[in-house]
Amino acid sequence: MIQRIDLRKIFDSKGELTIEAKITGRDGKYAIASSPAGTSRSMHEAVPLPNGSADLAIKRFGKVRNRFRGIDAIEQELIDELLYNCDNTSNFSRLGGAVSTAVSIAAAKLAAAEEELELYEYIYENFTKRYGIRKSIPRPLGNIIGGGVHSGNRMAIQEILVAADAGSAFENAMINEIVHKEAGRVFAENGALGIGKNIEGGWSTPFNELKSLAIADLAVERVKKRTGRRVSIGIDAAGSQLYKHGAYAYGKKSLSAKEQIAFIMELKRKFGLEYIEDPMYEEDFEGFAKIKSMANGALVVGDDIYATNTERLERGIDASSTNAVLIKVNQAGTLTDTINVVRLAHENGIANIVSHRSGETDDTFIAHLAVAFGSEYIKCGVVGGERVAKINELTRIEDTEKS
Ligand code: 2PG
Ligand code: MG
Repeated sequence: MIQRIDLRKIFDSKGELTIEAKITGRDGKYAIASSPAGTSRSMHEAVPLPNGSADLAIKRFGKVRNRFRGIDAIEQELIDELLYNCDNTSNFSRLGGAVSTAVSIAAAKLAAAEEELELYEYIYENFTKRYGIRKSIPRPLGNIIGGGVHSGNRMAIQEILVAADAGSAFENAMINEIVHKEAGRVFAENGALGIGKNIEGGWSTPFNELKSLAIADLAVERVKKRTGRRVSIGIDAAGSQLYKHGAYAYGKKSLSAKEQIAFIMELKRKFGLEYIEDPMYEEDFEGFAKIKSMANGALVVGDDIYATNTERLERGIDASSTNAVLIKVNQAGTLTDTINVVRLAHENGIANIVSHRSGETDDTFIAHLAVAFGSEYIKCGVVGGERVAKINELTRIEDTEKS
């Protein structure tokens, strides 16, 4: 039974304000959760904070918080529906998606604690198993090189990612770390000395897409040789961020949709990309479908195009736009909506990938969701305390599941 909900302002990894929720039950037990925040956001995702203000979000929630008193924390759907009713808009623009996300996840954590279950077990047993989803330990996927709006450098696409396939999550994470370090060395060998990292811990490259991918590729090849393990390489083009005035902008150069498709396919061919996220801008369902039809087994992943929204994913399924969907709770705004997207994906043979945001907190709930959702990957970066926290939590879960 929810006794009270208290919200606080906390900092995310970018130093911006976000929301933390504490839900206390009748017996004094409590759970805390916080919302991450995106930088390259979809037009279709929940508005994080009303007028961008954490104070206003807390003030507004203060007026409705008593409506949650007395509800059993296990009533996730009821709580999430009430969040919608209290907000009374289609995109959480009154309360803020950061508030709804923090409250929704905190409720699940409290219910899990009441049931003496780990969060992933609680979500799996109560919400995802019944749809035929199988819990599993996902492979960590992380960006080693950054560009786009995460970095403000010469690479227009947002992320170059790697994912090792070495057996356990721990070994996979370890190899991702080694590749990240090796990429740093290859940058130095190419005259890029002392380069920094971007907001997600990827190297902020001074080079364009082709040269940066060549560096990632060389780092991957060396690590593969050294460890004998398989490592996949991928990109998040963040197509919506590239898209300006009807074309895709690469510095001064700009590409038509057709040329963008050809460019992405050229990158795929040259570097054997196995993961292609948001190659096109978020309204081009057909462009995504063209890439998927040529992807030859690679995952074509929808992030901004779907914004963790069932109606958008349905459109993507009808248009055969992708074979994978990125899952971010704060795009949807509630855990229930997020689970509905995962269920729809599962029923249509679409892989799901639970993802961090560029602005992260110390909350590790995505590690639990990824396991309970049977995610193909957990996209959570490679280095940086707020990213590694998720990886460490995942390996903790892995150890629990083994024992
Ligand atoms: C993305 C995410 C995470 P942001 O585009 O996939 O890498 O970035 O949180 O800025 O939307
Ligand atoms: Mg993305």
